[in-house]
Amino acid sequence: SNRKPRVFATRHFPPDVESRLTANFDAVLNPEDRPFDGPALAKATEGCDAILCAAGDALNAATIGVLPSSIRMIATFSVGYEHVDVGAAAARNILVSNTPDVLTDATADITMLCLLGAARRAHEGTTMLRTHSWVGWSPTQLMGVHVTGKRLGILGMGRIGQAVADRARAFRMTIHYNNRSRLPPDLEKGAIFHADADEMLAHCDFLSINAPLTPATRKWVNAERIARLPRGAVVVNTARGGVVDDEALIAALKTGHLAAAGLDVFDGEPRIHQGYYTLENAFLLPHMGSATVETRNAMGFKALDNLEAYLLRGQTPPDLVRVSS
Ligand code: 8YV
Repeated sequence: SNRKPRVFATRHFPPDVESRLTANFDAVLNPEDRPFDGPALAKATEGCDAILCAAGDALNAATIGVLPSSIRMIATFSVGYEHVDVGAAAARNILVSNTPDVLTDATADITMLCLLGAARRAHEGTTMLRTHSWVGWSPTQLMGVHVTGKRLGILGMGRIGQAVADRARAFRMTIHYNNRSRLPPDLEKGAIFHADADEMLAHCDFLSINAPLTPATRKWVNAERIARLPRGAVVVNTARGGVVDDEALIAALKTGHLAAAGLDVFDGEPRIHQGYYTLENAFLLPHMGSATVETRNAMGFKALDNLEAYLLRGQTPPDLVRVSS
């Protein structure tokens, strides 16, 4: 038949992305612009061929198990795909795609914002100014942690970790990293590889989390590991909140073992741990890493490239997510 494949979008996307979605597909746009639970999503996607989703939509095994049999593909508007049970999808012959590469630079940029904002006490500075509490400059006012020349440990040296390292080199930082495998010299660019991530921690004035959330990384930054960081270290997270044990991080920010934290992501967001709200030394952003006009358009177009490849041309989606071994 000539019927266009029907794609259910769980969110609203940038206008140019929605235009292409509606031009090429029979698009069903979720007017709620917020995630569905499993049964509601199953009902909403009746007769659909694919779901265009985003982080926060729980495409877990239970949800995938109740999706209509017409669903052939799940395209997530994100690089992270911990919210999609790829194994459960494969068991139902549902392909999964994500949006790597196009958000690498925006996320690395915001990692530096979090690093600098935390180290240089940006939250306290803006608060002082905007609450009219600035009574004048003083030699000891809002002294922060020096950044240039310090040691940065990167947990997860993939595309984003490497882009963070590139930026940190401009600050003459010494780069340490942990990754499943060591990078070849042309990508390592002199960064110091630590096969043992625990062992790396003692070498980090700054720790940046750039690893995906997996069973192995869940609450990886815990009390024990925070204790291994030098006193006065700064923790930065622009990956997934679940990699950090919030209780442990908040405790270390309170005792001063950690000087500061710069966080763009949180476990259970948007309902984040209440303890963060009252910490002066936490520089907090509401998951904005990829939020530039250019990047969000590119993410949407990439998700559409994948949907179009499979649903319109019967090709393998270029960013097919494979079941991890
Ligand atoms: C998005 C992200 O803001 O790509 C990811 O994994 O976390 C961010 O780019 C969000 O997840 C959109 O789904």
